[in-house]
Amino acid sequence: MRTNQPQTIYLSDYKVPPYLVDHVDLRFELFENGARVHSILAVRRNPEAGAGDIPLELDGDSLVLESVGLDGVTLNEAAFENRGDKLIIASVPERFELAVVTWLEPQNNTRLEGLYKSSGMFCTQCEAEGFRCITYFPDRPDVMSRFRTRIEADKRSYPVLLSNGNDVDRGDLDDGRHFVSWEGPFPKPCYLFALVAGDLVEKRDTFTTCSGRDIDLRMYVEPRNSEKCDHAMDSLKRSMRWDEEVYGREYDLDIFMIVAVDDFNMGAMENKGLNIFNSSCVLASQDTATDLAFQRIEAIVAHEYFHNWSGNRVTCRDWFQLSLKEGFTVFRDSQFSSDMGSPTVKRIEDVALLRTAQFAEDGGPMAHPIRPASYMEISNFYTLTIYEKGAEVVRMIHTLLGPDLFRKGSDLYFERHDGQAVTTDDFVKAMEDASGRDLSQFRLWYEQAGTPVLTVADEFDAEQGIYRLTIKQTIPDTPGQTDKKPQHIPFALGLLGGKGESQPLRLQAGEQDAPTERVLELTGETQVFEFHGLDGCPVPSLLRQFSAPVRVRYPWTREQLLFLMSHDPDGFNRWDAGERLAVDVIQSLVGTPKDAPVDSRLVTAYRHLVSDSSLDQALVAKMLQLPSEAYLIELAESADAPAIHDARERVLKHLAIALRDDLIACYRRSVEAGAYQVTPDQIARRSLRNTALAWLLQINDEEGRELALRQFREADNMTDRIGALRALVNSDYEDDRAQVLEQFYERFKEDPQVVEQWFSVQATSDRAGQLPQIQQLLQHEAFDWKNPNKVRSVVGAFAGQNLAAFHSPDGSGYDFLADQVCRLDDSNPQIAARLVTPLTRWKRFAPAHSQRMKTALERIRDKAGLSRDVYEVVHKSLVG
Ligand code: 7MF
Ligand code: ZN
Repeated sequence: MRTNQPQTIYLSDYKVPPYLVDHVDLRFELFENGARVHSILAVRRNPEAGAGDIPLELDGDSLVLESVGLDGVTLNEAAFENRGDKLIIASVPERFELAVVTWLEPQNNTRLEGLYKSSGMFCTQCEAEGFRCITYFPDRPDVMSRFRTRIEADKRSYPVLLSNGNDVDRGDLDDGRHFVSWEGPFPKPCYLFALVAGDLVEKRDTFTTCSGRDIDLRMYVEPRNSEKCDHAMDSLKRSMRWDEEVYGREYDLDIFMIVAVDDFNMGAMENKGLNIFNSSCVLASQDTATDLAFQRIEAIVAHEYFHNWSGNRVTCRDWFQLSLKEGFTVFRDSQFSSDMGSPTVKRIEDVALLRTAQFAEDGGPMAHPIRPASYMEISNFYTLTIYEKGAEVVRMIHTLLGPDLFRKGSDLYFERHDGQAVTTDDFVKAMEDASGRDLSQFRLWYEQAGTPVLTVADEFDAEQGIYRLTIKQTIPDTPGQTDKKPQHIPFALGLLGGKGESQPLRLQAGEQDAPTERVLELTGETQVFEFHGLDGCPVPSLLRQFSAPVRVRYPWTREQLLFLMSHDPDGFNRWDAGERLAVDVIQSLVGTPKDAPVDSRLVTAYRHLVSDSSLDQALVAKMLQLPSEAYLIELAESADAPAIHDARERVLKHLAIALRDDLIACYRRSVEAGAYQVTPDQIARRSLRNTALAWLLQINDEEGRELALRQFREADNMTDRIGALRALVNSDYEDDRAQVLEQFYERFKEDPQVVEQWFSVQATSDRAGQLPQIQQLLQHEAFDWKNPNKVRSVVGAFAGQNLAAFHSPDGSGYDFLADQVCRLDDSNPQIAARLVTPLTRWKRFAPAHSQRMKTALERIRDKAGLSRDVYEVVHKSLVG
């Protein structure tokens, strides 16, 4: 049984494991009505755990215990204590063999943790604490064992039987059953264990490593998906090559396997030698996947592959160190994506996610440092802070050390800790030792939560030609943390002269060959920097490339932002200036009358973007995206979501009317000749023409409507098809909307990944996604409460991205979400806990809203039998 007693786990209570398990021998008997797991553990006392009698305690969850044996002798019930979540044997020898048999019901496992069934196949998910749902075990990452796994199942229904490592034996059994045995040569924590059994097709390829070893690459998918594997396979090979070239990391086993599973709580999982993916994060074809999906798949395949070193060879000592593997691996996969496409665009995408969602988390009731000090339910800590802020922290080390010393540091880290379970501090220490730099103040990034605020002021002394920049840092209070110490912040800076020319940054008068960009290092609460030898007051280009995850406050004038938008040599900051300008314009219109004027300079700037085809089209495509509602809400003091939605829509319509002819021209110019390819240039063109369509349909433009309908009919790829669909769905052409939705569904209803996109186009639409329509989607034949992707594509999309409807003034959106969370809590608490997130931000909204959100949260809190997962989130957001 799962205990719902909320219990807090503290980092400060960490103790080394009293017993180690050197070897695990597993035998799975898989049946339709359940599975029997025979486990034989080679256990020994940990010499580091000190002397004295310590009972053996094994974790378990939802298990039926059939028998326990110690060194070949079956124990009677008096010899051990079975508390359900723990199996305790009071006294054991120094070294012994423990045999445990458990019985599970994978077919009834709706939590999708441990061993479960998904569309006819068996699969597992063990991170973080799912292995205890399979057998009794010390389920903690600092216990590392060599695994041998034998799987037995009916041969007709489950011809493919997979686990980690190499297949060492196989054969037929009685009654039409068969078995395969797998063995992994490297000790690993049990969270990396995996098993798959099903009727799957195999796609094979090979990769020759830098040392000349041939690796067997195998993908396993359901037969209907056999044509959707190429992109993932190519991405895998690119990732393997990149990790050799950039990090010197070679793959270490003879086989690497990828499996696609439809029902999966997360995106993917890096199980040793056997990565398991959510189907939506690995399967793609031109006809069914968007450009965004293609890019996401490449990044996720890379992420999971990179874990083989950053996570598997060197793993985490405990779950407080989660960012050790996740922050580093996200940093690695973002470097990879950057190298495979446009670095500026990749940076813009990462920063947009960080500033909207991670900053919101860091300023909310669940705020935590990237190395938390405590948690109740670890699955709630797979957060944007651990992943994205964690990656930013690694990125800052990279910026401070430079690429060569960073590489030296990562080499030392992998060499020093290969085969170990370590801490974030071990990572920082390796970086320090390899570079000779002192990162002691930098370590505060791991301990202090909250987004630092940098307040920048400047003055120009015309007489002396000195430009003076004063930077003050403050870190806001977060739950349980006040009075924070100043952090070590790399701050990249440039100064632009009157014509946009980069100025030399002379920190001393007369300095020769001064660079035009510098990374200033902020360490104190307030610091002043002086730049000498300037003939006029420059325009500062602050925090280039977003060199630190901080908020910058500087009194930009709209003139300065327009100037930076067109002149800053840093592409990221050109985009950032455009976003700041658009934010400023929209914010100034919130709550004003419908006919309040829109600053004509914004129109001029956007006209330039839409019509000048000599500009970098990938960057233009990004600059034309108005700031999202979620970002505008994050920036607001006391957010009135419907008013923000309204102001944003007014600006968009104003731009669309003013630029109508330019948009038509831009659309026609961006239409592709030639075959579909997922290249940065083509992605940019498709994005541009779909933005043009979306804007034209916002103003009911007849020609825009014709173009959208034609594109919908004739598209040879999903990006264009769904671009046209979305534009029409968000328009006032109600008959068209109904028709294209219907046609789309009829054509793709057999493809779950496409149906998920179809759901979310509707759920995020301010026209087609009002509450009664959302209720209807939940009744749709293709909706399935047991499938997390379907839940996310309707309920998650509505609450997270359809902000005007979700924040409807009568509170109906909040009540709806509370109902769905309560419903899901019984079947899949991990997904339920994630779904609550939008409600936890209640304090950030205008009083009429926040009261209703709070009431909805209280209703969830009072639900009988609430899971630990949802309890933690709801409780913290109500008291925080
Ligand atoms: C890229 O981190 C970035 C993040 C845990 C599950 C995958 O490899 C993972 C797993 C969660 C949230 C995000 C990601 C993952 C998980 C993820 C995937 C690809 N170890 Br939960
Ligand atoms: Zn990961």
